[in-house]
Amino acid sequence: SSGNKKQALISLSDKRDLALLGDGLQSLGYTIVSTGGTASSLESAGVSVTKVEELTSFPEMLDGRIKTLHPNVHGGILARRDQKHHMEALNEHGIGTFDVVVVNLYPFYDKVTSSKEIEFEDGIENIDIGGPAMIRAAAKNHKDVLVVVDSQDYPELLEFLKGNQNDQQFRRKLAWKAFQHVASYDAAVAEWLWKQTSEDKFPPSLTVPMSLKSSLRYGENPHQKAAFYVDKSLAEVNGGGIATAIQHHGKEMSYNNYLDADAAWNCVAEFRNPTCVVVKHTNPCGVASRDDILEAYRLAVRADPVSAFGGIVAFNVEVDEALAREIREFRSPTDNETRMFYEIVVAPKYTKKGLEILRGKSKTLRILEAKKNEKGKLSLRQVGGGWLSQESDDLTPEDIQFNCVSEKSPQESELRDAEFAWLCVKHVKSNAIVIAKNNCMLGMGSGQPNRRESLRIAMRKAGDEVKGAALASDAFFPFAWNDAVEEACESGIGVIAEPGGSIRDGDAIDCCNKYGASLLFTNVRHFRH
Ligand code: 93A
Repeated sequence: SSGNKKQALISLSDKRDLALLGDGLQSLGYTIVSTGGTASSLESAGVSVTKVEELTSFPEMLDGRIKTLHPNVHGGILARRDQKHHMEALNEHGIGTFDVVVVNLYPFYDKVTSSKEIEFEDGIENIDIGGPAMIRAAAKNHKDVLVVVDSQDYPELLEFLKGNQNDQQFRRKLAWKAFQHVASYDAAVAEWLWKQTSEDKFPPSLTVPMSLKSSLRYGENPHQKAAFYVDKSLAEVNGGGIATAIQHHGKEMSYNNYLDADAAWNCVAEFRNPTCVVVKHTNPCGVASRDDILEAYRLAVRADPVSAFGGIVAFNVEVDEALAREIREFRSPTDNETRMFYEIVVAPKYTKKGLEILRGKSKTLRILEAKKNEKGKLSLRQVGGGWLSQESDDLTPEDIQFNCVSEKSPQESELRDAEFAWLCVKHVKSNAIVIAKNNCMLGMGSGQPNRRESLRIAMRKAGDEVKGAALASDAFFPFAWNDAVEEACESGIGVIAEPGGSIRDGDAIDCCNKYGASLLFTNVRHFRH
């Protein structure tokens, strides 16, 4: 510091809680040095502040590109207090030390991800240079300089400054956070610049800025340690999806809970009409759309009540009092003594009363409020030593032509059933078969290495209701006669939707013609491995 006086350097784009910070530091006896906008804000909050220009005897230059890039600033941050010659050098040049550096950066994410396309030049000007330099310098010298990049850390900082200040753990934690902040910032800049290099934005450069959201109790199994990260670029622009969902109630979310909630939410959010989806082990086992959401809920559970027990229930409409009561009271269709039990309820909204009633269902029930996923996002999966990236599968039935290739054309209602089944099958693990009728899933088969087996499982669940229903298959049938297609036709299926493209497509068509079923080719496949 200059003399004995402690000094803090503050330069913030996001000025929330600035008054709290300034007041706190001032009353602890700190001299505050700030850049233009930050200094004005502090002054209007009644905090006295030294302008950085006074320290550097240099005006802000080049339209603000150079504000703090000066030895009088960086010397005061970087000097090693335990090195005599460092301190002598500061003395020689009349530079005071900084004990605290509080900086956050130009809002680059917000600017380049805001709905309206911004000018290239504007993007460039939002790349912060001086800010990261101060943050990195302070984080490097964290032994003697406290570096804060997150307004949530202000209270802890002020508390710390009242104590003996020797806790190196806290200082290291702040330094870690500082480098994370700068790294994800640079990642966002790199990602944006990559997108400016050509029309085709794929493959991305994959400097995805991740930030640790929470440690999880364990992974898929109790012997596996686990954690949850959020994609910062999404979180900072208030993005949708399970990572940004609000948990209103219940036990802490587990690794498997996140996977299942994600599957349920992704599925239900794609339906236009009021819909309920029940998921177990990442697969939808009940799906129903109805104008009356209570009815949709009952149908979705009844589709497979055994699987629904302990599952995840997702809605694409608000949960109000009546729906919450139904969720709370609904009895197992297989055992009228028992109320249904769920791990999670996820919905876009809850009424106050609805939330209150759901809270009363059980202490553990996790209640999530989620926002719709943006389309066109990247999907990443890990393989040994690397990552596979692809665009998310955003195609919905509206984007797809259902071409009739059989002699019999489907009735309008059969076509609707086929589209409904098609939207469901996209969310089921391959090999996936879904049987549906009247906006309700009747049976599904998932994850079998053999398509015929998935079909048998789906048909067994659908039982007698399979007659006249629609069947969707996520990929083509390699065989028809004496195989899956004939089995489905024999049990009375009304219409089959599949991608087509097999060398035995002709057999599938002949088979449907023989049994009087309709066959629709979509030309689109929905593998989900
Ligand atoms: O334009 S910069 O890259 N050059 C600098 O020297 C510099 N110093 C601070 N950006 C710089 N900053 C940034 O200004 C900080 O990171 C902070 O985000 C912002 C605060 O400006 P103001 O106090 O004028 O609102």
